[in-house]
Amino acid sequence: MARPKIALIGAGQIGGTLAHLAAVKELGDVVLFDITEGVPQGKALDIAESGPVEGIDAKLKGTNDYADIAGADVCIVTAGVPRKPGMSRDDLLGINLKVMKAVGEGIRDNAPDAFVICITNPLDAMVWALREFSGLPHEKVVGMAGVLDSARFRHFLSEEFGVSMRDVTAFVLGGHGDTMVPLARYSTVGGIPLPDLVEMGWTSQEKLDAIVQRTRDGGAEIVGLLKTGSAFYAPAASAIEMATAYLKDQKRLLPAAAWVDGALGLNGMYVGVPTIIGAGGIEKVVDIKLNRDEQAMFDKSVDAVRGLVEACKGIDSSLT
Ligand code: A3D
Repeated sequence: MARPKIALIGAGQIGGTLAHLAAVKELGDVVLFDITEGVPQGKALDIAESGPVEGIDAKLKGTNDYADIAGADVCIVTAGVPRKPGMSRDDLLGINLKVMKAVGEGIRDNAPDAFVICITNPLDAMVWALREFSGLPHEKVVGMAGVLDSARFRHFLSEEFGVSMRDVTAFVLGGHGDTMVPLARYSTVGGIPLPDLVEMGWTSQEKLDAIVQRTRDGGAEIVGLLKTGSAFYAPAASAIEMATAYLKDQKRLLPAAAWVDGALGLNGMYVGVPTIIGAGGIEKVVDIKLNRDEQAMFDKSVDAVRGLVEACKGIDSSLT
């Protein structure tokens, strides 16, 4: 059986890390695409040259030609610009919307059967635009943010409780922005929900609130430290987890920016929700019940995403 083909659209910080991870994990052959000449070719060759040392059986190719992504099983999109200190994700909207148009058309014309994972910010609006420009089925176009935001939450919680990150589960819902909704009630340490851990005296509500806020600010914390760009190791690892769930039909229950039509009281929009990812792409949106406070936070987040989608429509008249 032929190896799966993984096309990475954007060969910057995240794109290069994705290529390395996909190769080391032998997920398939990798095509790295970028508009900048030389960069995708150089990164692909560099990773390929690590193959003998790592023992990798995968082909890597760098390209500036969309024809090379033909027949890709998975496309992961990071094309565009990242934030600099002081910028919000929303500041990237105008420039990255134009990039989504070019990328969406490139995927539509060359890899229409792919499972497409968008990472470009502002995430929820860009995945919506990418789906519109590509015309692919909604269940095959998804945004990566929830896995990353939840991973950040899990990391901070594991430090607070002094336990392995593997024993911490966490759920972050809503848009990937300042209004994201870390759900304490659905987050656990060894299966014990966070509110119960507060009651048991293992942590305080104040500490938990601070961790929730640090999770919301997780992207900005890294931007502030790096100064020249945004996070790339954890975002790449998170998208690889989603790609693996699709390629191996794992039926993973992962938070993702998915098309929600019916669940959680929403009628047709992209936003971060719990999903099941398998060979069919987004096979299910899990319709979890929120309490009044959680619903209020989720509604605020949904409104913020709607605002960005409307802004996209104002910029590009072909979007309706
Ligand atoms: P960066 O290292 O700048 O890479 C972006 C690449 O896109 C560059 O190599 C560009 O040459 C390339 N590019 C620009 N325009 C096009 C085009 N039209 N076609 C193909 N390639 C193009 O950025 P990065 O890899 O650090 O980040 C990429 C994106 O991911 C940014 O928008 C970030 O804001 C976003 N991001 C999202 C998350 C989420 O959790 C959703 C996390 C971190 C970064």
